[in-house]
Amino acid sequence: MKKKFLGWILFLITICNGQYVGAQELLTNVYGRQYTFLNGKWNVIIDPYQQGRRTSIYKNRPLRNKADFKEYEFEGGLRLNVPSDWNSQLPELKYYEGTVWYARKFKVNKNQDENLFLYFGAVSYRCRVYLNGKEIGSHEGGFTPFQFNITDLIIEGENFLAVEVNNTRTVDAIPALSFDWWNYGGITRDVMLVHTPKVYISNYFIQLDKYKPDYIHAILQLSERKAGQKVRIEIPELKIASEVQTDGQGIAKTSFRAKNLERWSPQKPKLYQVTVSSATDHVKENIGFRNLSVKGTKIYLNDAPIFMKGISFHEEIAQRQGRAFSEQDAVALLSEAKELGANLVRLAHYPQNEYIVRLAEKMGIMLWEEIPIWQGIDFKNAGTRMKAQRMYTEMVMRDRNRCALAFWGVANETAPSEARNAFLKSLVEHCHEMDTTRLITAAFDLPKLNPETKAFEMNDSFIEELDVVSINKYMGWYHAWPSDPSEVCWNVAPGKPLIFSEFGGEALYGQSGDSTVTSSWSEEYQEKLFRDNLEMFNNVKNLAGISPWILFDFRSPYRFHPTNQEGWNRKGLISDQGFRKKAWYVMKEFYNNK
Ligand code: GCB
Repeated sequence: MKKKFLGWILFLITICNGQYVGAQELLTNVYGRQYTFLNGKWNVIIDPYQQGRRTSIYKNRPLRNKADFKEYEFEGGLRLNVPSDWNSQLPELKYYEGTVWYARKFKVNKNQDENLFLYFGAVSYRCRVYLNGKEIGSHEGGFTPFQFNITDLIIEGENFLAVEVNNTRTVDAIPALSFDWWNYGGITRDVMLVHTPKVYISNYFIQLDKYKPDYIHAILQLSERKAGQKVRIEIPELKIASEVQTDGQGIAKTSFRAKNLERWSPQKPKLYQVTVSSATDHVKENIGFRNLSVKGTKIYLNDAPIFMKGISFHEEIAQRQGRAFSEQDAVALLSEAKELGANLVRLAHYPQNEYIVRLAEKMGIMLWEEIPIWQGIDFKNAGTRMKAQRMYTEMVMRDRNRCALAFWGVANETAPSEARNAFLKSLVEHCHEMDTTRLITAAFDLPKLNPETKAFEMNDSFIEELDVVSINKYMGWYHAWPSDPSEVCWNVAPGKPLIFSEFGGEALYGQSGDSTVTSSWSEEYQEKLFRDNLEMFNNVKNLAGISPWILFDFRSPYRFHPTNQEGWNRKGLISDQGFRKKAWYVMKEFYNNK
């Protein structure tokens, strides 16, 4: 009885917190530490009725005697690749939404002088993790990393790891019940064993001052929350070596001048090798430095206004009909963005894998990153708010050293209400606590034509919280043109920079038709639609950037048209087979001349 009561208390704490228990504060820069991958073929059991937990299949117990038997076995059954989604690996899992158990063994030689972390780049959407037959924690959210310190849980030699993954859509989740992309399930990013010394550098944040061109701020946290520990930050190329001591929380803060610093920009994405070390730990990575701010209706990068030449993509390789997860995938996606002439990628609509983020920075592409607060979110639910805050933390903590990150997006297409305002305001405040060097934005689909002023206007007080306001508006697709595009006026967020974060329309690659008929789904229609929108943008006084929707056709189960869509959103400038549509050339020319 007592046990049951305790179980309930734990359950209630979990629910009230709106999050699963167990996952711990993230290590900064796991790829810069000593690690081994647990990627590869994992054994799986598909569990649509969710019976595995009841029968404790994660214990993988051996048979005890002649009369014993079990109705499951991981070995010798189905196997799936990790990382990857399950939907693209087995035809019967294409539409699957439910539970799949993943399991594998791994060997360790225990080392008394180190900590061992089990790190997941992402698991979609929720999971429970079991090590050697015991639940060690859980996580919710399909696009952000999490980790467990397993130092005291591993055994010498062979260990058995099981992960119960579930991608059922629920009303309190983020995203919630419906969204315009494929609900891929699985262990979709790298799984790693990360080694650190006993006392280690748990996280650090090193960036240029928001305004000063040569002033770097650094903050480091050691795992031991004790004063007087020495830490060192070195940037050899700049002849910088700064030494500081921790406070009682194990935190060390410092700022220093960097003479002859060359700032990062899309034209010259300069990165410096930075080393952070303590008495016992030593971590290295490449970091870039730049100033980013807003003055009036302009966005400034370093000392000059910059126009955001954006493009979006989902974390998907269309030809494989599955999630992108590798460095090679990142090359494929970002090279096409670069080829288009983009200087900004909006990672739609969720944090994408770290390969993409790091490569974009090397290639000189700025990034907009957001968590999947995409329409239909249960803003009144305190648990959902907690989840959003945790996802935010995981995203910002993973990527705040990437100077390419220009925007944190707080929401996509939400309608004003008291509950929404409070929810999103709490996210903006939370974001400011972790990082003040990025611009905060949100995308709105609310602007309406005011028949009196003949301009599109928007009434949403939440924009006061934002540095930059973004608009998703599908003129010529979901919205008929009210007049000639050259006459359509915009008066949205007049004192702030405005980005058109989505515009476009669908075309089936290779289909020609009448450029004036929407339902032709033709490349000619899409091409004209792009020309018309670009014409309209001339009338937007506070225009600071545009980002068409979208670079590649992508899979979406609510795209029903039997011949033109077949389960694909066809707004891509590039088809599912990798061919450029006519509209691609219109955008390319526009970006070249801008
Ligand atoms: C939007 C959404 C995006 C959709 C797009 C569309 O406004 O933000 O996720 O995919 O429209 O194609 O309808």
